This record gives sequence, structure tokens and C-alpha cells, in this order.
Amino acid sequence: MREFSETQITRLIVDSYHEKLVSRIVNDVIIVGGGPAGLVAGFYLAEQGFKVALVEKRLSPGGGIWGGGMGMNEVVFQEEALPILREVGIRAELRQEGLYTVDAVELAAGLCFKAVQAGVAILNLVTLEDVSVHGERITGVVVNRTGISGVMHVDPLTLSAKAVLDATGHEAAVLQTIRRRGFFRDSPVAGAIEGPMNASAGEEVVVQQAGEVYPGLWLAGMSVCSACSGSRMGPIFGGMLLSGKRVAELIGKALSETDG
Ligand code: 48F
Repeated sequence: MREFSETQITRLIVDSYHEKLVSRIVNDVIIVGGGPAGLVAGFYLAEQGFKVALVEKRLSPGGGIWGGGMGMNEVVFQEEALPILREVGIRAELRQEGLYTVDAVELAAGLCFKAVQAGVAILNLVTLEDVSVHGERITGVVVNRTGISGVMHVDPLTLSAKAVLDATGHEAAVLQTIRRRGFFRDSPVAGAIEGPMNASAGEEVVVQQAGEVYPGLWLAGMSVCSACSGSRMGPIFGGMLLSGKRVAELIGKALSETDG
């Protein structure tokens, strides 16, 4: 093998990360949260040609996929989501009429791989702290390094986008930043909280109600339930993928209309 120095490695990492970060200061779409909904939304938006950044506070994107149910790393899918699984090359096994199981590691790794290859820039170890608002529109996200956020008083940085997607799951972290300030005072969103387990009902809601909740702020996946008191659903993931795909179509349409 050819000889190289440690400082060459350092320089290559600093330069290439810097290029990635600079290219995503201004975006078409910023997705907050790299669970199933965020990764699928990113994949379809990038496939449509949009510039997409995804910020994920943890080291590994994949969100709630990895642990399956109670740490048993298998997840369940309804047949309606099979076309998405096929499109991204993830295998599903038919177990009962209309219900399939998928290896959770294959699902998480496969969705990450496809999103990045489609052009999504994933910035992991980056935590959303706040949003930027101009006029009455969300115009970007205020982020910090996960190891710094909430630990040290170090100011964050801002990344901008025409659309911000809250895909932070149960936390609904982006929604909460504006809800606690009273942005939804006259709306049912103000007092909504995620409902208790009802798997079938929850799966419907995350797909049907995915969309724009405030100008510039979109919801997909479990965060939808925090805005409309939808039920939680546990380790069945068809709704998450379908919700991500639906919001990608809606955002794509909205951006194409505004860009003329
Ligand atoms: O929780 P998560 O997987 O959300 P989802 O895509 O899927 C929900 C399911 O996993 C499960 C379920 C299935 O039926 O009910 O709960 O809606 O992924 C959310 C991601 O957002 C990240 C978090 O680490 C996770 O990877 N996240 C949460 N808060 C922040 C964040 C934040 N403040 N900044 C950045 N990332």
C-alpha cells in the first residue's frame, strides 16, 4: 500500500465535510429526523431533483427502526407499503394475509443508503434547537452539535430551506418550538397530544394528515400524531414509509408551484 500521513486523513475529512456543509447552508428542503418517515421523504424529494439536507441528532440515522418491537429487531409491514420497499430494494416476507415482516437492520441500513445515494446530505450528530421565522413563515432550522446542545452555552448556526419537514417522531421537536410560543393559539394543534396505542387508526392518520401545519413547516411520520392527537402504533412501519412518500409529493408540488 502507498504511504500516507495522518494529517492527509485529517485534511481530507475536514475538506470534504466542509464542502458537504457549505452545500447545504441554503436548501430546498431540510428534514429534521432520520427515522423511516424522514429517510423516505428525503429519498423521494432528492429523486425529484430537490436539494435536501437531513439533520439527525444521533450518531446513527434510522430512528425507531433498529430495535423492532421490544428489542426484537423485526418490523411489520402492510402490503400497501410493498411498492416502496421494492423500489428501495428491501426484502419483505409474507407471514399472514396482508402482513409482512422485514429485518429491522436491513430496513434501517437500506433506507439510509438509498437516501444518501439519491442525493440527501445527512448531517448526523446535529440537533435541532430552534427554527428561524421571517414574516409568518418558517424559513430554516437552528442547529447545534449534539454533544454541545443543552450541555454548554455555545451559540447554534442556521440552515435555510423553502420547506422544513419535522420527522422527529414522538418528540415532534420542530413543531414544539413554535407551539410553545403560541403560534397555534386558535387552532386544535395548540392542545393536541399523541393518543394511546391503536395501531390501525394511527397508521391511517400518519398518511392522511401528513402535510403543512404552518407556512413552511411540514409533518410526516409519528410527529403528525402530535399535531392531531393521532394514535401511536408500535412496530408496524407501512404508515411511516407511506407518510414520508406522501409528504415528499406534497412538498414537491408546493415547491414546483412557487418556483413557477
Ligand atoms: O422516531 P423516529 O423513527 O420517527 P418516525 O420516522 O417513525 C416512528 C417510528 O420509529 C415508531 C413508530 C412506528 O410505527 O411509532 O416510533 O416518525 O425517528 C425520529 C428521528 O428524529 C431524531 C431521532 O433521533 C430519530 O432518529 N430526532 C428527534 N429529535 C431531534 C432529532 C432533534 N431535536 N434534532 C435532530 N433529530
